[in-house]
Amino acid sequence: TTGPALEPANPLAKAPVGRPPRTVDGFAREFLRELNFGEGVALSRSSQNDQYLALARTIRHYLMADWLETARRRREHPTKMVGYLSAEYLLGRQMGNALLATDLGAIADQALRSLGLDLRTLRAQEVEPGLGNGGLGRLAACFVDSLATMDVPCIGYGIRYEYGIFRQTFEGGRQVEVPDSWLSLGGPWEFPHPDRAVTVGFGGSTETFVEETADGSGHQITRSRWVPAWNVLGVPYHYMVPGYQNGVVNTLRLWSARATQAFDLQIFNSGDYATAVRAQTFAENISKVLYPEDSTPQGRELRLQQQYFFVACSLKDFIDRTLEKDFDLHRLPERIIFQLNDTHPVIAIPEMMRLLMDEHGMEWDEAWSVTQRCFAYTCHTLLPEALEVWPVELVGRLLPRHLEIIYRINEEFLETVRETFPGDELRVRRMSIIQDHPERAVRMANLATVAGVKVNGVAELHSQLLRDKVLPDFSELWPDKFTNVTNGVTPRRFIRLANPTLSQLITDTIGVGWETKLERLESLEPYAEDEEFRERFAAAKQANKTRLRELLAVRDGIELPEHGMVDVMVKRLHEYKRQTLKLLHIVSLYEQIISGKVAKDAIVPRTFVFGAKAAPGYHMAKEIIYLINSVAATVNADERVKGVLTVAFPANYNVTLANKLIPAADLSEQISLAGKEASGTGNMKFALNGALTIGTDDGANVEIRKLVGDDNFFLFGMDEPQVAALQAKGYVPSAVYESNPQLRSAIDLIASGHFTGGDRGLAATVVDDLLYNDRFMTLADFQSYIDVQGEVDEAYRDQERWTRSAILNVARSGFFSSDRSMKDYLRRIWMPTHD
Ligand code: 6GP
Repeated sequence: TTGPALEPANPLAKAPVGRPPRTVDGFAREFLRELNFGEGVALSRSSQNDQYLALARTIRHYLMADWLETARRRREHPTKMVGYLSAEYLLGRQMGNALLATDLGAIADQALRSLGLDLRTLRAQEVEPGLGNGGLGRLAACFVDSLATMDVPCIGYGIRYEYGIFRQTFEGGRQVEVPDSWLSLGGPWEFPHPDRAVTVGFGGSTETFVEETADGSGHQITRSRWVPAWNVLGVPYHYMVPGYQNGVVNTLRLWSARATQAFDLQIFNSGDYATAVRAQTFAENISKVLYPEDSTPQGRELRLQQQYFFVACSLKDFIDRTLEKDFDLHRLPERIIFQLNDTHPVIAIPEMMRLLMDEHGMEWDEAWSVTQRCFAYTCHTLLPEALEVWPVELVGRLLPRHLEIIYRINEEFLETVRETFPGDELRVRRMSIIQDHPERAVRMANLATVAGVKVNGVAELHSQLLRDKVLPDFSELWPDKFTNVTNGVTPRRFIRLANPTLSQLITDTIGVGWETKLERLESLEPYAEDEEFRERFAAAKQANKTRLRELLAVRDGIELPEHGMVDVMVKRLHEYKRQTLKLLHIVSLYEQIISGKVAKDAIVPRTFVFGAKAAPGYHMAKEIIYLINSVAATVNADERVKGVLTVAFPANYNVTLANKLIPAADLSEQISLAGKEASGTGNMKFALNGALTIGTDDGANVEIRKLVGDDNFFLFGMDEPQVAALQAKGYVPSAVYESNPQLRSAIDLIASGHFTGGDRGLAATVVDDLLYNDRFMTLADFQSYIDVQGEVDEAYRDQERWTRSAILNVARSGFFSSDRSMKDYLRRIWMPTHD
């Protein structure tokens, strides 16, 4: 697809690309060559960053032959591919994963050592590509890892944000965001291809014209076409997605926006520099920065530009460059399924219609039949405010042709609804792709549901609620369209890389190869009764705790105690996730000790660890962060609880920190209000690393509990039907407060200003919301949470029992490999067998 095949005279050019030797000397030589010829420095004069860049490129060389070979194989034997469309990929550091995929860790380590360098130090140089907010973006990264490991043809399409998720710092306990300039010291993992840029239009208007039909009958039809007002270039950057030690390397193709013309030389010469580069700045803004909002989109114009930009580039790339020339587009569904990662890429649906009709001459019905078979939609939320709607005014101004197409899709769809449910205009209004109130807007989830082959939720409970509560009319109309695929996580990154000590123990016990057959972990089950195994398992956990203590001391200047339970809550800061419930638990323990109600030694010593970023515009979330930091400072400084209660809130929780934190955890906090967390994936990572969960009956917690068993899971709180019932009956949080003395004492202590330097006002936002609003029913679940935390203490006192449970959590969680998720997508959505 990139010009005619070369027929070079030199036979060398036909040979497959060479693989560098897999020896210590060979690696060292390759590294020095990169340092000298690639970075242009001598070893003696090189900086750590030079060395990191050279090392990255060296490792890349070992993947290159496999990458080219995988691409060649896919070209020569084209089959149906997965086009994963995602506005986010929260990749995490690349180097460790590349070393694992190539199995070069030991060789690289020795080679660097022979040069007086240290692999761990160089690995720590890497700034992780944080091109995502949280669960949704990390899931996309796990999925492309699994697809490569399973040798499934997949292109991941997304945006190469110049700035990823902000770096979080704390000033006086408050979150301050710093731009994440992850590329500033070089991007050794990416391959830019400016020569393969594609052009994307925006704005302008549509015009109609008359044309004779293609059948030669002489009939005339009126067609429409788009005349954009301005264009932007999309430059693809390729990233390797290596499978796990299987010789497969897939591609992640991220788009970067450029101006079609650099700048206006005339204006520049006249001295007006700012005006001369305006078009350039305007275009490049599109891929400048990731919107830092998780589950609460703000609906900004630039965000819609980003969405359209990357899907338009991706569809064009697939049709014009990936498919062989002259491929009959009527057969497109045989060759691609585009998976829509939430509603962010849904504008791809009218874009596909536009391409097929306006650029490839199809009639509406043909184009619609093709389009409907090329997309499937995953929903990742249950919060109504997270379902994207775009004002018609904005869509019409930015993408006038797409708005026309959306209207026509809607018209035909509503006709079907009226035929199926005659006289039910209320239903028609509910199902319409266009909403009228509070403003005329396009409901992207409805559009995706109408056009998609399948719609899936991300855990059993979520998929059920999606059918029953979020899209009930659609599931009534098309029951077979709805399905579930429970999320998963890649065991390569989240066990092998994150937890080498546990990994070694697993391999020693059940042999090699479990990383790609995670159900095999079940053969660990009998070892829960083996004392020697339990000892080694507990020692691995202890080693991970020590590793965490050392890291946090250096990274954040935080001193953690050597002993006690490590109780971790790491995830985005969101009210529905209820970090405040965790906080109330801590404050309550603290209050009971300092007031003498409970003896200090009656409590199991605990270290509470938080990690959470708040969307910069999410005021309540930022107040909660401030309160957590305030409580941490007060509790840690209070001699009366020293050695018993410690609160750590390291700033800037990201994938890199997760890899150190999760393996050290004893207790995993998954405490969202039932019916609000679509799935969770952190919950899976903790269980797989031998933490026990305290959690509500929400998201994938339900499935974790079913698999690990009630004895090995701490369930608390209302379930979803109970939440709905309380909602219906009328929930009064202040009544809960009045009737529960322990809760009252905790809230009163916060409200008194005890943690905020005596200032009551500083705690008031959070306290008042809990008392008079409490949308996520924190107070209603408080007592149950406290009671079950008592059971956690009890269980932890019996270390043998605890370790047994932790082992069973690992042994019974193999289901949560993202490889299994991929098999489910393949069978249920992407390539269903015709039986
Ligand atoms: C998240 C969900 O909140 C989380 O429960 C789930 O595990 C994850 O997606 C992966 O499926 N959703 C988002 O991050 C989001 O922005 C619109 O949803």
